[in-house]
Amino acid sequence: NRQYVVAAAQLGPIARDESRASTVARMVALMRKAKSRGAEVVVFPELALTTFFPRWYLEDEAELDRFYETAMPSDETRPLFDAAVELGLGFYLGYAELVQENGRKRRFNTSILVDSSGEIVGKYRKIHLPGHFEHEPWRPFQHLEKRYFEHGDLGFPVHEAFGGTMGMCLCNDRRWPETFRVLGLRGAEMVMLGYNTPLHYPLAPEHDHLQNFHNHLCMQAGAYANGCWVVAVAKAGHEEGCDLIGGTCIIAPTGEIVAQTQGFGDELALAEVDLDRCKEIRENIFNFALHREPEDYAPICAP
Ligand code: CDT
Repeated sequence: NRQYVVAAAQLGPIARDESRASTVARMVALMRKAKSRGAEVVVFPELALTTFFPRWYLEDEAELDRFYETAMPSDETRPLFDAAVELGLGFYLGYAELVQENGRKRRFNTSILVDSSGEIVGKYRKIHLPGHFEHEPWRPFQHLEKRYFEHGDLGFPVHEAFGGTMGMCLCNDRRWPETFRVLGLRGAEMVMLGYNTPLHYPLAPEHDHLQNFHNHLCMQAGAYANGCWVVAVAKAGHEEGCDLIGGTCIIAPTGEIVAQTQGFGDELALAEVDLDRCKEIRENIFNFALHREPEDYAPICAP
């Protein structure tokens, strides 16, 4: 089936001390609501299971580790997988991943695709990690993704699922045209992504009023220039003293926003997605085989 309803499942703020059980219950409630409104796929935000912890400089490793998942599913996250099976829903989930490899801890900002039989059918580890490595006390809040995560080591894979070719990315990746182009070259028909975007950007506060504009600008351009659907989901609202933008949306391959949330809490935006509409763009203005000129694009791939 290449035509179905997709639900973008925005989450409102998650408190630092909110339990996984509580967050997962909020998410399962959104899955049930999405199902009742006809959805077959639900997309959750980046780091959907916890507060956006890179805003704090955490010196205590045990305290940091509490924000990561060491198993997926775990006892705490299994209700999401059970709900997928019960409701016949697939989902995208962003979370902090902690794995032990060769006796050392590796940390990634990760997303997975889970199908309606509860199987993990795709995994992505965030490539464009924003922010900084060191504690910078002058900032009103930190953005320590470069400290808390390694560069993703899986590239930008695509996955056959949900009736077509699916791609994933996470938050800052959406600002980079290369993300969408690599996924587009691999045939992605729908790109799912979650984000946590502070309204205030301490390095250029004069751009704060452009945060919502830039959010949609880069994703609408990515959808259009690659002829794919984009489902983009915020963790929104006033979270632990930091305002996060909303603007969760579903974008058609023409670049048009076809559904959008209105507020900053737990909320669904739904749209009927027809994967065959990718052809409107991919067989015309962005017919890669006919019009792309890669021999003139060398600097894009130079380090
Ligand atoms: N989570 C994430 O990637 N957020 C970034 C904030 C950029 S400012 C440090 C984003 O691109 O929205």
